[in-house]
Amino acid sequence: MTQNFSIDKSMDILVPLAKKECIETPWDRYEKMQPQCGFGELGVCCRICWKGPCRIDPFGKGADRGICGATAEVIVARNLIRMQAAGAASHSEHGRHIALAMEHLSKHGLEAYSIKDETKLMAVASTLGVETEGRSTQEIAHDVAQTSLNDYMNQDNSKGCSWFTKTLPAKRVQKLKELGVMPHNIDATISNIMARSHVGCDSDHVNLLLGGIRGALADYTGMVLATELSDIMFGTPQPVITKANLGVLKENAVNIALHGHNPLLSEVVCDMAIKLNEEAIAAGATEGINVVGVCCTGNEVMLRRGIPLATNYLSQDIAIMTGAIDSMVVDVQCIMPSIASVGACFHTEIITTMPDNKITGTRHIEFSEEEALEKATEIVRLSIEAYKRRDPERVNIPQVKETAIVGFSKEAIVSALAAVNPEEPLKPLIDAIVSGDIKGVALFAGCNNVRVKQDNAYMTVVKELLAQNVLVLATGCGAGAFAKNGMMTQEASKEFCGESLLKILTLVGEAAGLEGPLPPVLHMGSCVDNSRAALVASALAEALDVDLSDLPIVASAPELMSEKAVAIGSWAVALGFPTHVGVMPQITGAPGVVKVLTEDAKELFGGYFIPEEAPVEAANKLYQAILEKRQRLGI
Ligand code: MSK
Repeated sequence: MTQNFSIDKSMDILVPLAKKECIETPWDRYEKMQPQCGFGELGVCCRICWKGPCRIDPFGKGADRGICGATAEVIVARNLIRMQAAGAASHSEHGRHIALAMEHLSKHGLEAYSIKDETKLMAVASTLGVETEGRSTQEIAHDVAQTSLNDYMNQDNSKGCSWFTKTLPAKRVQKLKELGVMPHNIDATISNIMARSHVGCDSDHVNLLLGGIRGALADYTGMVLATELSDIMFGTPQPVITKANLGVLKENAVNIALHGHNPLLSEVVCDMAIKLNEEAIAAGATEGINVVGVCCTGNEVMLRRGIPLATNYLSQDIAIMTGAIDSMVVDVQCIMPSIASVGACFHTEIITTMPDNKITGTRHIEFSEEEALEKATEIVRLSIEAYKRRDPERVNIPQVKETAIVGFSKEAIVSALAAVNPEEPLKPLIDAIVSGDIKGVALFAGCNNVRVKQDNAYMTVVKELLAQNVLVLATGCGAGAFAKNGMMTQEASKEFCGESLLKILTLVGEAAGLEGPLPPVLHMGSCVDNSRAALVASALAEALDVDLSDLPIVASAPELMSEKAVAIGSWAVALGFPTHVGVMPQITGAPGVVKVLTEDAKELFGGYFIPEEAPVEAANKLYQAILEKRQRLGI
């Protein structure tokens, strides 16, 4: 039966077990939710004021306006841009947290943290125009943090955010400025979306959508600073070989699952798990402490430390059904509240850590940078105590795991290419794109969604594109899907890549010392790390002196669900990339909005949305978009 829900083999074992033990899965809850509201699916339900809720009759027989007179176009556009604002707020809160921590570290020191990558600090300082000559690491880090925080404070809207204007090609920045969608201040841009979508404000769907695009570009700004500052504090990912899927749990170890997004928490828990390993062994866990990752925190620690990934978004609560997770430690975003009820059926400690992200029925240990070591120690010791309560009779670890070569930051990709051409590292990639050995680049991002068989759309679309010699980058739970399902091995390159793509992956892999090809899917990190792909694209555009929209680059989110994914997809479009969404967006009740996003956007930005639920057809449309870009470039 699981076959209908997921292609993850671990689910074949755990979903029937959940049924037997009467524990609800996301798919059970989805079933109970049927039929879902048709007005909501079309986006034509308005709950913005208390005269409502209002809803527009999609068949044209009932109300064609809300009580205030808002049309379907206005209602749908307002709903959509509020999603973009929430996505931008989530990423930029994450970025602000890291920037504040770096500022604090540089001014007063923080016992648990340091500047781990000084080379990256210098590179970022140079990008942002921060003076480095004759200055200490602390002074430079302080100014980098301050410049980042200023992107949340600048009130001069003729001046774009620093991270926006200084990391994207000048041509694209100019174009977006002319279109009036350049963010000058992350917070103000998000606030503006909330204000203009209040009842009785902006009632022009095109104007609303442009406001949403500006919000999405603020999302990019928050993401890029979050990623780059995290690299400075925790290290820039380099290729590492690890494992993925629930078989990474160990029967004879204290298993700590780190879940959420922000490395400020997870990095310190990893450090303390190493320090307290002997305590776990003394408690009877002969294999000590085994830290594993879930969702994007999983991606963060996987890339920087080689920590194995247990699972991605949709199977987070089912992972607890293994009976072998002693604690699930969470911070922010994409944490299903259901982990509390599933955890309560086992010995598992569910530990929330952030003051603004609590879950009823779980233990809360409030984390702060100042007390990071003490709090992480408490978390690890609680996990050891939980292990002592574990019932061995209820342990069911699916023996499913795949090797995954991960850690392809922009720096790692450039350094692998430099092994082929040290003088001009990007040249091998540019030459391959120009010659057609690599037809184009596809960035896979996004989540899982019960509306789509788990991981299946990712796997189907990617295999089609690899066979057409498209280079694939991945982030977030999409990258998790590829890691769990064996798409990050050298064998997979041989099995799925077209001949010329395999030739290039082998050339670069061997030059970089891998004895064979790079994996077919290059794992760039968590969802916030989609900015890494934008930086690679920007470097290519600048090397070729073209705009981002000229490049044969596409994006795909085959199983998206979150507001963050909506924001990411929107900035991908604004940067000029045709962007596939595999779940029908809640906008189809407004044909005018659909037209702006799928057709008019192409004229404005060069990028546009491709909604397509059928994976093979989606791959075909993405490939055609790549060919069209190639043709325009004359290659
Ligand atoms: S965690 S936003 S489910 S990628 Fe980044 Fe995964 Fe999507 Fe959350």
